[in-house]
Amino acid sequence: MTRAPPSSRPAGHLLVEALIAQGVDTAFGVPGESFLAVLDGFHQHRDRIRFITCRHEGGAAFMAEAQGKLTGRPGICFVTRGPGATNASIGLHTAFQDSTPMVLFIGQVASDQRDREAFQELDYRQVFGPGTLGFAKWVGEVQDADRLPEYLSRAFHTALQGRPGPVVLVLPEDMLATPSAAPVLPRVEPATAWPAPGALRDVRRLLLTARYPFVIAGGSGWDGPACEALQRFAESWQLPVGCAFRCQDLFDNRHPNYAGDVGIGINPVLAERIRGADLVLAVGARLGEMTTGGYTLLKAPRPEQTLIHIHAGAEELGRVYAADLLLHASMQNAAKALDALSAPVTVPWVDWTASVHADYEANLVEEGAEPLDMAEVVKTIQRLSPADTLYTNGAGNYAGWLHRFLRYPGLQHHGRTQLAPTAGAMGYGVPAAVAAALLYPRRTVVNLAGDGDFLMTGQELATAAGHGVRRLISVVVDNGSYGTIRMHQERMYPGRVSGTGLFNPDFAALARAFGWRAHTIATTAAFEPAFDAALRSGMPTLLHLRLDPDVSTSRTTLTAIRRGAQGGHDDSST
Ligand SMILES: Cc1ncc(C[n+]2csc(CCOP(=O)(O)OP(=O)(O)O)c2C)c(N)n1
Repeated sequence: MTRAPPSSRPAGHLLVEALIAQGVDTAFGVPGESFLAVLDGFHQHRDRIRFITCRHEGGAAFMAEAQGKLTGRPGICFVTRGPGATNASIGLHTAFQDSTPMVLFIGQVASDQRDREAFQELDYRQVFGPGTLGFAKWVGEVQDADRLPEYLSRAFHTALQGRPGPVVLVLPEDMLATPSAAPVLPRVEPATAWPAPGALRDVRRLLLTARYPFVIAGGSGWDGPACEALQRFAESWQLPVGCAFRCQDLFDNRHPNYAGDVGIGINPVLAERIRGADLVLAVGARLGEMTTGGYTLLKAPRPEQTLIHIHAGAEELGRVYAADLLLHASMQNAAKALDALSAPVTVPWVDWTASVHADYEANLVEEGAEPLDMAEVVKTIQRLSPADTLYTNGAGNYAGWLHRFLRYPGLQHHGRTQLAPTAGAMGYGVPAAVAAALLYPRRTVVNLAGDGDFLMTGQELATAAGHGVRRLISVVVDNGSYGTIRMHQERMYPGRVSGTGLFNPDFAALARAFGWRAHTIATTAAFEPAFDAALRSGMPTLLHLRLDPDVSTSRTTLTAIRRGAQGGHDDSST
């Protein structure tokens, strides 16, 4: 059957049609005069795709990043030139570090104005290009309207293949207005790498030499079946599994083989266990600074443990660590292959796996703080929320209570339930929560934010209210400071507080001004009824928690840290 060629339409419309062909139904952005033809395309096809107008490009880019994390397909963000693009850069950097597929479209000055430093002109290949690795896997500029489908297809392939990540497509204003009759290209299905059979035999051989093996699951590119396969592999080999920094939903935290999160503020007992392991099998984790405790749990570049590293990006293998065995494979393929690896009848590390899990369970118990116990707050949130609730956070010590006390189910149960930046970007949690609530309106979304963190992107409360978001609760932990930095300050310069105090608004009044419900809470007892009412309200709700500024982490106080730094005794650690 021959398809009728499409009639000519502006390239801006062609771009929207091409996105629809990729299965995109939601895009995030802030408008600019540089891409009016695309906005007109969204209007033209408004019954099939929506453009979510945000209040800051940083918020829009975070939303697209969250969309990429949630769906496994590239998140879509549109911004205008210079100021829009630079505002969006935080989302790009986050997508890069988090290995999240995403396409950032940037309106560009008209071709006949290029290189004059025209209004808001930037050269995005220089700004975000591979020369400054850490922003984009590829930056393309579309000069010819008829080649737009080719560029978009390459953008999707590049974002999804190998180590997933962000791509930038630059769209000159005049190109977008040019008519084109080019057909759109089919939906991109990424090509994936498989582990070689010989390498799998080597995995088996190395595992059989171990006494204290440990598995770290991390990175992106996972799905339900892959997580299920990983769990079966862990069960048949009776291996303990820890989740890399902010990848805690990759392995069911309630499973008897679960060891805990291998990230910032790691359980010190778990850190010792990993140091003492004789084999580490890292599946999908990049083994970055946060997951390796600053390259100490696994000594760089040559770990003391036998190291097997499996990653989807060839360039990640051997980047830091000289491993004993490298496998280049996507997570789906790696998990399937591991699942098929026949286990011996008995393994010598059964007690080790049980005690690693017992350490994790013991770490869920804490002393209890007055008047507001954050551990109890997190436990209450999970107890009252539906099982498929999505949790989001940004950066700050407050997130440590989520990392330690929330028990994320594996992806095989409810898909992704954790949206959190491994890049450590403050301001991520609110827009990620808004994106999640827009994409999954039937699910409950809970955001935990610090007071510093929240106000970096709090304006996106308007985006949520404006788009009728209902099941979203933002819990703001107000300690009147950039607490994480204050903690480091007390360690390095005890008692010399500088640049870390915050003047805060009345967060509840602020939220109400955006059309949200809101409540201020100062005690543990007041939290449960307020959270329960928020869940039942069917309205977006902000819960403002007042936390004693001296409470630094789930393990220590500023007073203890200062005393330790001044030569006294502080036996706590974060
Ligand atoms: C965008 C961005 N700016 C600065 C930092 C450095 N930083 C990390 S944590 C932090 C303080 C976070 O404060 P808050 O949100 O109030 O949480 P708390 O640490 O007090 O729990 C800062 C400034 C960062 N990670 N991201």
